[in-house]
Amino acid sequence: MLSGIQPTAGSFHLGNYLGAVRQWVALQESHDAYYMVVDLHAITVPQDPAELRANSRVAAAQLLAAGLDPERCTLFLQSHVPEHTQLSWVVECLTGFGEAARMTQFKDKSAKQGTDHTTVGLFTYPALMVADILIYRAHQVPVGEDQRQHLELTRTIAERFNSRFSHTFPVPDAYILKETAKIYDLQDPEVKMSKSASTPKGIIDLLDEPKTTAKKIKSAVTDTDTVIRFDRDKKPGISNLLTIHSTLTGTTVEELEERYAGKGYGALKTDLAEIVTDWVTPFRQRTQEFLDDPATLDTLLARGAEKARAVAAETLADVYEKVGFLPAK
Ligand code: AQP
Repeated sequence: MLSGIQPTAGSFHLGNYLGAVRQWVALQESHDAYYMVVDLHAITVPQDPAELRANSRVAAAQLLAAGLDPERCTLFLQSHVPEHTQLSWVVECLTGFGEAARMTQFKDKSAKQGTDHTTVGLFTYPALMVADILIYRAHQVPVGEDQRQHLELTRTIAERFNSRFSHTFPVPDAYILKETAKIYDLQDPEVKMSKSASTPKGIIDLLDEPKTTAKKIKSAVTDTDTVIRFDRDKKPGISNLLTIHSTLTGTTVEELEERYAGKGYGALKTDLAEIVTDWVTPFRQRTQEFLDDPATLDTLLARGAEKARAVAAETLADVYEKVGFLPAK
């Protein structure tokens, strides 16, 4: 099991948590799990070095606060394991130009940035992601729906490598929970909640002040109807709020529809604001506690990297031998 999260923007948002991190926490109990802060992926767009350093710690602290336990999983920073980039070069040499150019995230982000500001790194980023997964010979990758296409590329490259050089990699599956695969923007419930959203009002940042969180939920865009019913096409805003409520409380959507029958949207929003703030308040506190002790945090990450490197180095040696590199004496 392998997954990663970017340290950009400091705070994770509720989409990151419900779509990915929540599953990571559950899966560490049953799987040999590798989770990382993908700081290498964070420099495909211009970054401030001091901010990146700070945000990498903030990201690791949030993962611990969310419930990752370094005794149950391997938690590390991607840049601490150089084998990722070494394998990535091999992956790049097995990936067609057209295959990389078809990646939706590349197309969207490069269209926004324009050719002059789009880096080669943004183009080859999926190859690094393939390497991130294959280096641990992962079988499953818990992610949100937006990552499905990168997973498809990973499967293609794993099969290609296996058939060209002999069986080396399992062909990994995306582990995507249908209900939370895509959490939507509160202001524009047709698009996914995203760090690069047009307005911060649409994103629930986990490190926001609880008051801000409550305000954002109460001003979420809904519809002109009054019935609280799950209908993704006709009622995207209400459906999104029901999904968040249901996931955080463990109540089914059907039960919620019954509970709110005859009540207005205000009742649902008020309750949800309380549920989310009750969740984020201790989360923020735990994150801060980890950040208050950076030495311990750094030691934890160093230990994680050491464990990860032991596995990654073995895979890389196998791959180098299979592609025909002469071993260094
Ligand atoms: N809205 C979402 N719903 C469900 N899952 C989501 N993920 C992201 N947004 C949602 C999942 O979170 C994990 C970590 O994602 P990432 O570090 O790659 O973050 P991201 O995709 O860069 O997040 P953003 O906010 O969408 O950033 P931009 O705007 O830069 O693209 C992944 O498993 C992802 O699927």
